[in-house]
Amino acid sequence: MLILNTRVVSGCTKTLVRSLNHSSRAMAKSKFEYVRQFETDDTCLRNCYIVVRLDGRNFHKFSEKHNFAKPNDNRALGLMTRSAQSVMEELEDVVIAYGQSDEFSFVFKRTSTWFKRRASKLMTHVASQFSSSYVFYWKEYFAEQPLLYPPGFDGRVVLYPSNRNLRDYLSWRQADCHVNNLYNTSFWTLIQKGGLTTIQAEERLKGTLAADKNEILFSDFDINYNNEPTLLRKGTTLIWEKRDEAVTKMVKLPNEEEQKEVTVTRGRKRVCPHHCDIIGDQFWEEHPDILERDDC
Ligand SMILES: Nc1nc2c(ncn2[C@@H]2O[C@H](COP(=O)(O)OP(=O)(O)OP(=O)(O)O)[C@@H](O)[C@H]2O)c(=O)[nH]1
Ligand SMILES: [Mg+2]
Repeated sequence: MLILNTRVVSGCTKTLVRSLNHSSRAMAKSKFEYVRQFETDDTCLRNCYIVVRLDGRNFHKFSEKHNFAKPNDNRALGLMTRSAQSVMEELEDVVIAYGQSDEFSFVFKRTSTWFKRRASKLMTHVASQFSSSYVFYWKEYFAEQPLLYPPGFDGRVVLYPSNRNLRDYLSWRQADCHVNNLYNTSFWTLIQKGGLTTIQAEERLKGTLAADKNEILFSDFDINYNNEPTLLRKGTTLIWEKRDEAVTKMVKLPNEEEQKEVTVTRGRKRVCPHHCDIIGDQFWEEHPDILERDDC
């Protein structure tokens, strides 16, 4: 018998066979092996950016139960960003991520071959790494507020074949951030500062355009929406950046007996947050390495 080792991974038995010839390998297959043929091929099309978007499950209730500040809770936004950072650091090939509210989008580089570009593998790794990080880092952000039940995140995969399509996707998410945040800021200001009920605030905002909401905030509450924090108006964009870091190490100098502690500066790639406009060209011109050429 040439079967040397059997291990169980993710609930399915994987048999490791060393140096089996073809006929004995055929014999080693069980009659159940055919069920593999039911698995669908979910390889993502080559040359496309692979976007995985996660979204908090029923966060309307989750935010209420955990006393999130209204309309924006900086602890919650910080924890989302920390979890997204963990995804970028632990998984491969994510070149940019964008998040707002209870959602985060992760963009895999278009030439990525990670997990043979299998959509289910990529999506589940992103979702599980993000969810476990959200729970793992909870206490760092919500010191006094206990986590009352396990949060969940749904995920989807979308492919974008061109740089224009990818940029439009990210612009869409940032425009959504703007629309929601302007509405939520106006809505909660009317309630918290204006003393309106939720129904009255809803009525007041019915049919209003962006300019009307800006005017309500400015005229009635002396709030210039453009001065609200960029974190809330623009969301969070995470990218890899090279930063100089001071590292101390022990070195033995020529003509000296003992080792000496020396501080050297090293360029290291880190995931860095930005809260800026990503709809216009400026961000992309300042970070030309994020996108790959369209003619790959
Ligand atoms: N108070 C507060 N609520 C937030 C914050 N961020 C997200 N939320 C809540 O999370 C919801 C996110 O919207 P959705 O994703 O559309 O709604 P959901 O309840 O998560 O529903 P599904 O995603 O369909 O499961 C918002 O409507 C808010 O109720 C925050 O910083 N403060
Ligand atoms: Mg949600």
